Amino acid sequence: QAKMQKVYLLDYVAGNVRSLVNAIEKVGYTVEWIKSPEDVEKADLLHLAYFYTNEEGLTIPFQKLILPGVGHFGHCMTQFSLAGYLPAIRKHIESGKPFMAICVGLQVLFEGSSENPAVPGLGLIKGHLDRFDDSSKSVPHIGWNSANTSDKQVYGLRPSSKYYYVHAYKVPYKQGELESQGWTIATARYGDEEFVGAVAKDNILATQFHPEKSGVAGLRVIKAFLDGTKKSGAVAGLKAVEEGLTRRVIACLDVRTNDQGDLVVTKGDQYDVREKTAGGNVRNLGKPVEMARKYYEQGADEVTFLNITSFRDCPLADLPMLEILRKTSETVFVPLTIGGGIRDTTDTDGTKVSALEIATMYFKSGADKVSIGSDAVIAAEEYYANGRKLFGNTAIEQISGAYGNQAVVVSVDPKRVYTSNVAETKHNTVETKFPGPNGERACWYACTIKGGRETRDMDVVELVQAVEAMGAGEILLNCIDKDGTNSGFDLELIDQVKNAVSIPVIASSGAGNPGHFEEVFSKTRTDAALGAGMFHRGEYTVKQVKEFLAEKGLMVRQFEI
Ligand code: 1PR
Repeated sequence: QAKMQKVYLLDYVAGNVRSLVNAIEKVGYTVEWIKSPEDVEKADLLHLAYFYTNEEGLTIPFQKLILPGVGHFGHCMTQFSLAGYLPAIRKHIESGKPFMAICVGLQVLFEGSSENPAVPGLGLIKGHLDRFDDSSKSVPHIGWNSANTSDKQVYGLRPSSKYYYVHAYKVPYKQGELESQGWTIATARYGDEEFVGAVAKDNILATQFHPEKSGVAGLRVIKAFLDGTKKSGAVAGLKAVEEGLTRRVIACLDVRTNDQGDLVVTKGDQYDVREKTAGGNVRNLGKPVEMARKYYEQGADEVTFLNITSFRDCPLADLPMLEILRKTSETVFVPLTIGGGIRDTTDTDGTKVSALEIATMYFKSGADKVSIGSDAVIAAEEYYANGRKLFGNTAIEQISGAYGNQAVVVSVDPKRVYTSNVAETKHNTVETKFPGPNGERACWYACTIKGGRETRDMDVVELVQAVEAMGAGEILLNCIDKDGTNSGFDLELIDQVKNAVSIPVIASSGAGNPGHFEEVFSKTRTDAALGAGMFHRGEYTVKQVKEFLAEKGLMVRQFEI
């Protein structure tokens, strides 16, 4: 069997293709980059094309075509037609050659989307996309959900597995409608909306989820497509899981250079990462790449790296973080977020480097999302100073414009400010069950920058609403008072933020045991919860947290082998 086929992949800059390459290699195919300028130029417009080398050494396009699709519907379609690629794609599909489309790639196969009503889709499948209803749930839909084919065998898809989705627009599922056109459908449910998770017919497979980010379950789908084993998947004895979005558990690694000059995973108490003993060295809890892999294998749904001293050095000189991402993305097939130092800056040689360029370097190295901290606070201050007008020039707007909202996380580092008289402050306050040092019964959460070193006159509600308006896709909600305390999440803070935005929120800071995860999921509407210290110190594994949540009746994804 000619299974070790070489797949040529054009080197283009449009999101995280590295993960797809890594996934393809992981399932036994080799990938090589084509770097000739004309090809790169074409590929940039096409977004992605696979090229095969035949026996005579000729590069032949479109033997097996994978269309990952990045950004949004209109952008994707416009680029295709501008480049004159639509006929080529159609021809490829009509000739019966294997074709796979991922995420926006699936969406453009339909007739149109309310995301860009003026731009028609390829129309290969009848139907239109609309936006998820955000009145009672977070949009975008981010996380692990089903792709349930019931008893049908489709390219390795299993009703017992969960897959990673990230999108705001979906194809609503109406039973029988697509089936009557010959399509086999895998369904998923978000809140009360049932939508299409994957479709397959003849030579076509399209997934709304990202198989390259869906752990072992997703690798199985990519392998089945490349191997051409259409009828694979369902396994006797494996029970279908309940439909719906699972509770997301995230492992976070704070990374910095220690006093010996090595990049280490560290962990602070209320952001102080130095040992309390004489000498006060930076706490060294292990090696970033190894630890990320360990958490992936324990079932972490995502891994986040925060480069916590980035604001001191120049990001471009910060190549070790890029290397950490490259290495991690070879073995970790769940979403990777990287934070720290993402802002417009000047390199050591005086060249100006934009936040977008820095983010691009991270995406090319295997990151799926970037997380912006300090710079988001400064941008939000300007947003209010300008009467809530947007000029398109902030890092958040630029990066979300190029890579989509889902690629931009804003990391918030708030600190409690107590007050006994809420009328005295202009800020958004909460009534607290945990009074301040002078018995104050209310507090507001002040935003900080530079890892908590500087407190600003902006509250967390103002910040999250501003960054949502700029196009952030998710909030990583830390809490300096709670960080490293093992005393549980700050539920009052999480409630306040959840009520202020409709984008997903990740609760962070304070997790000390599995019960804290259960508490935050059952008492707040948080979309995900993140832990650091308790995992690093080996007190609990991610697996234990998930098993505990499952015992308590909360839906989680278990790691598959
Ligand atoms: O401002 O864009 O350069 O980003 C810097 C990033 O680094 C921000 O995301 C900021 O949160 C982070 N950061 C800066 N200094 C520190 C520090 O600890 N000294 N770490 C820091 C933030 C907090 C969480 C932690 C949770 C859970 N770390 O990520 O993992 O609090 O901890 P726990 O479960 O042990 O309680 P920019």
